[in-house]
Amino acid sequence: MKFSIMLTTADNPFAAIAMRGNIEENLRQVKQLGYEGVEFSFLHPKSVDQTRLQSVLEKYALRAVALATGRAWGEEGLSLTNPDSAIRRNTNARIKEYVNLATVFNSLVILGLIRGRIPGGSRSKIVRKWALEGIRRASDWAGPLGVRIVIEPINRYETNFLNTIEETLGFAEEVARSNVGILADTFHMNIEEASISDAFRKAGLHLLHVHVADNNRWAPGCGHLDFRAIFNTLRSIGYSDFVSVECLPKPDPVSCPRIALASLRKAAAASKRSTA
Ligand code: LER
Ligand code: MN
Repeated sequence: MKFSIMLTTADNPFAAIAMRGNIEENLRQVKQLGYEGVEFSFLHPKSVDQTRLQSVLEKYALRAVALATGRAWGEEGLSLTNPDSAIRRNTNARIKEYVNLATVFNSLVILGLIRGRIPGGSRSKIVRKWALEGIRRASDWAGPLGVRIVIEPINRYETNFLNTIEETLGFAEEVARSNVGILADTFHMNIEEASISDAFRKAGLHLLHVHVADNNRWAPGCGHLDFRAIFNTLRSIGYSDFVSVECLPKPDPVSCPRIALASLRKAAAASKRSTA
């Protein structure tokens, strides 16, 4: 198992990102702490200085595992299910920008809240169709560029569209593109899944990425999720890729990334022993 952590700029209003502020300084700290990779949450992928970022990543031998797209939804209201077709077009254009940046770092592109919400009643079918079309368009752009897209199930308090792994697998099957898979986030799973382990097993080979936070969205190890059991399950389905910390800066912003990595390493080592 390899561990990474989400980084963002100081102006991101989304609270569940522990490391924010100067990206280069945070990359230095991430390396010093012992992580092997990072994820980025940018609002405007086009304004990122790719060459400079690439050289800092190389300097610290860190992988940029994934790019999050949620800021485009949270701060600009872009969504694949907006009733306004111009907004849907702008959303697709922005997703293309994320995909283009992902080619530089060989990152996954995360489609989380940017998919939007589904209204109740007679419009729900057409809105779901818009989401399907939008994700197909994004994956058809990404495919030839060698970029994979991951759809993230998100808990009911943030969206009513794709809350569980099973629903998201069904939707990904409808999307029917070989470069589309699932991102599972333990915080959302703890709210939505009857069994976190069974849900991971259901995802199986479609699982391309994992976010971790404890049940309270604090650093792993600061709540009651059983990460050793989670790693046992991940091993049993052959998942050996990145597990990425996306949590509130709790118990405090400075110790959070350190506690997260220490807890994850401990749980991973214990799971290795129990499956040996
Ligand atoms: C994003 O990865 C996520 O987990 C969501 O909670 C965003 O709101
Ligand atoms: Mn997440």
